[in-house]
Amino acid sequence: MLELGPVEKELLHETKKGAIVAALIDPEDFSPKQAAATAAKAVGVGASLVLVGGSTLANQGRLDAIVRSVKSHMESRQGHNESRRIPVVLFPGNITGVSRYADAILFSSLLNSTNPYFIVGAQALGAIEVYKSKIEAIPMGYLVFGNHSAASFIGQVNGLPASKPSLAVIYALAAKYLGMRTLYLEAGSGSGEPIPQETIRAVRKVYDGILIVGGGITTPEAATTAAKAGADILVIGNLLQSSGFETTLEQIAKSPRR
Ligand code: 1GP
Repeated sequence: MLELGPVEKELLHETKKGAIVAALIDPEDFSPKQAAATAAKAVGVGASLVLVGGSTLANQGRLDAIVRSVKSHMESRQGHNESRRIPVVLFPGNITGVSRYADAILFSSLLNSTNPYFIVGAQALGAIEVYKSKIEAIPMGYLVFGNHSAASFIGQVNGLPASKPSLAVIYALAAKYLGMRTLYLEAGSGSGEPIPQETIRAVRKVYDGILIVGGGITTPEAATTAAKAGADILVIGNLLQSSGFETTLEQIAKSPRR
């Protein structure tokens, strides 16, 4: 049995109080320096963890550099003016998404892929690196909605229809019975339509693990809707690339707690 590690325990503790925000850094979009500066700004306005990953990452060295840069910024921040420890967690899209410098990895299976490689093949190939480097693994089911995102295209997904919550529910139950302690409902980065509240609510009814929701959340209203429907972690990616994002992110991080 995979025991709960410190990062997962911390996330469980934090999300008991209500939804938290994760700042997602896609290594393809930032230099290590920019990544650290952006993560620091996000944390400064209320993000509770930093995720690092993306669908098309080819260079593991780049990932290492980004994770190290973000981590050292977080550690110096903790040393100076912050008591909160901000975990830097991998959100891998493939075997290139593993870095031994991270605090934990969302060890995920893309449950609605049509290709077994993304359900268990990449996981088997990446597992030995996770084992050797002793990164905390957090078991996660990953569900991708629609067929227009990079995650959907690269992951060869049979996209879940956003308007059919009952289909998301049966996958959520499968994730639960397979022992996955976290579940990620993905609308796709930059999606014009975040996961609908009826879908989040329906999944929340049957799934009691950590529920992560992301894709297209760019406003406090969208964040509030997802949080009220039952999301535990709201993932914010694209927004971090717009100048002056801090004001909006701060409001998002304050979205009403359930
Ligand atoms: C993508 O769900 C995340 O994997 C975040 O999406 O970039 O649209 O915020 P955005």
